[in-house]
Amino acid sequence: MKVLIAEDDLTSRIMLENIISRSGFTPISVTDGASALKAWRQDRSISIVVTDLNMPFFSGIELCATMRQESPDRGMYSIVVTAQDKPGILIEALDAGASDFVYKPYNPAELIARLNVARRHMELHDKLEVTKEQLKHQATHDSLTGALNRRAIMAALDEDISRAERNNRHLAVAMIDIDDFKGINDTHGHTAGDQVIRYVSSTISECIRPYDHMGRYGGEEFLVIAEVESHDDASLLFRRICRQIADGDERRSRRVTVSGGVTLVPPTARSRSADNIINAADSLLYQAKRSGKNRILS
Ligand code: GH3
Ligand code: MG
Ligand code: MG
Ligand code: MG
Ligand code: MG
Repeated sequence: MKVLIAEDDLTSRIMLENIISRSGFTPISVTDGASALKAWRQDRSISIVVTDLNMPFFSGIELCATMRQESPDRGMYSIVVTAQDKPGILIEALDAGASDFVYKPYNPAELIARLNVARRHMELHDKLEVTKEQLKHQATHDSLTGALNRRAIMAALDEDISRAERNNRHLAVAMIDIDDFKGINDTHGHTAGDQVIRYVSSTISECIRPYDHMGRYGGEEFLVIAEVESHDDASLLFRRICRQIADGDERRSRRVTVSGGVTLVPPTARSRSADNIINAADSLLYQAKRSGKNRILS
């Protein structure tokens, strides 16, 4: 764990460096508040700051306040160390955003104990960040396939519609449904069915570009959103996906096919609603099923 030291006085700085590295941290030293802020902005892995109060240009209190204001969500722990005994200075520092305050001269053991509090604080913070990320992922992704879930793909659709309008791009939106899937489940069991859903999901995502989106819209239905140049471009892309699923995996004993309906959303189709687009794709999907399956209609 890195500790940023901001201290203009050489002797104090060397003493802090010693204590901090003996406590198992990696010290990074600067000699004024402005340099401390720069280091803090540049290195996201710095989370603990030990700062002097009176320094040229920019005080320790200003430093703590600026760090809090700039990145209120970034995990940080700041300890102000000072010989200044102006009444109320401790309250001023803590109110401005400092996490802790130590008067000089200090007992090194006390500073080490306070640094250990900072470490515990940051370790807990990091753990909570990981949990938060995991929860966010779980809330937006489908656990079987890892694709976006229905809510997330619908949110992506709204965003993609607005962006395509702004950038004057065509959007292709496809509803893709596995053919005779009920039969796969009934004949080979749910586990085999799940594998087929995973296979279709991963094949679709291999066929689209990183900035396109796809998600599991329902049980064996996928919604795909791709930026395209034209209607031909869109039907080419989705025919390729359809063919890739049918031919793709030679190790598969059973052939899996899909049908799909593709709506092209031209940039002129201002404020077409997501529901409207999905309904159009859905009715083309229905026609694809009616006309023999294993095909894409657009
Ligand atoms: P069509 O060719 O017309 O699409 O017919 P189908 O049999 O694929 O369509 P249908 O909608 O009748 O069947 C979908 C089935 O998908 C019904 C449901 O039990 C099954 N299913 C939904 N979610 C899952 C899942 O997560 N795993 C498995 N194994 N089956 C699922
Ligand atoms: Mg000073
Ligand atoms: Mg000082
Ligand atoms: Mg189906
Ligand atoms: Mg279906």
